[in-house]
Amino acid sequence: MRVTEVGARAFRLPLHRSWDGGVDRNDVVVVRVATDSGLVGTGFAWTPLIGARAVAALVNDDLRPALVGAEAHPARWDELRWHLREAGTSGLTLMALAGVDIALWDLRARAAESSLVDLVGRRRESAPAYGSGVNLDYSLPDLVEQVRGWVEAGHVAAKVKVGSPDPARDAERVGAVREVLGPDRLLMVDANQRWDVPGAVRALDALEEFGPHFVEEPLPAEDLEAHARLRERTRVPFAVGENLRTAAEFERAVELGVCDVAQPNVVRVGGITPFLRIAESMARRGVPVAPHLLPELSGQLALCLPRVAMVEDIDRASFAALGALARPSGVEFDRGRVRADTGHGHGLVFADTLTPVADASP
Ligand code: SMN
Ligand code: MG
Repeated sequence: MRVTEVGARAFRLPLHRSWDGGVDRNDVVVVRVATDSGLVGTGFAWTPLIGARAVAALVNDDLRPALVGAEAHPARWDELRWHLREAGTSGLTLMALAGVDIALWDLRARAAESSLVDLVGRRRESAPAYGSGVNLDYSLPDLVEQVRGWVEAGHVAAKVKVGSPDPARDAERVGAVREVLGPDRLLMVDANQRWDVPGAVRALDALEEFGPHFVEEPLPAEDLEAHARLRERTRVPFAVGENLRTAAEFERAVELGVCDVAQPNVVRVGGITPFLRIAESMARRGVPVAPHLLPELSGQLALCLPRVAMVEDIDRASFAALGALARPSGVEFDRGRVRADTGHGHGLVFADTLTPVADASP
């Protein structure tokens, strides 16, 4: 099966309610890879705000010539990464590689008349999920309401944001959430890199009484040495990885003792191929993996991982909730578990009515 055509287009998905930090949209780059077999694979990259058209250009201008005429197989990932090296080996280039890699996996699965989950290797019928929202700006009553909704939906674990300018506000909110959850459900907190080491120590001291299962991204993501210093000063476990990109970065985090749960984002690490390598590496080191965001694909990958933690069931951030899909993906979150019945491939069919990201050049 050889590649005959590759094309990428960036689309804008407005959010119904902005996220923390003024994020008012998600952009998705839909990648299509056509083959001489007649099969077409669909991949995608995703970004809350930055870079969608640049990613589409990397696919169209730079990956397309390396793909057309070649065997349609994700095993070429390292070669394609090498092909893009002069534009860097992280960030946007990995997002472009993800778009192509996901399309190539989709193609392999379709060619085998298999679901992606079965092609990758299903290890379980369902995986644990947790309720999550983007909610530092929610009022306390709104936050409590949101968490109540997760409990009613059957979730036994929930994650809320912390890192408010006033740490007393965080303690009040996390305390209120613990009350809604009761003593037995898991409560996680996510600081989205907002603290420095002294700030994190102060905040975590105040939050410890609520029994956080982990704190996510307590510090600037790249500063793993700072995480190691914080490690000395708190017992709360760390979840990191939504802003790490390479297996080497994840492995370094584990070596430093600062990665109790690894959270690779399948788009940010460059696609399913490197995601699975990271997952294998983490499993060898005894670290569970919680795939970050992108619930429709993360839910499928969680069914295949050697060591899975939980999948994020994030309010209003799935492709379905953002109106991006032409039909249901077959990935279902229910009673605190995720299952997938996608048909052939990954089951994500993007609507053909999406709004392209406009060219903003003068
Ligand atoms: C998060 C990151 C980016 C977009 C939405 C939410 C958050 C999470 O850090 O882990 O849920
Ligand atoms: Mg996070």
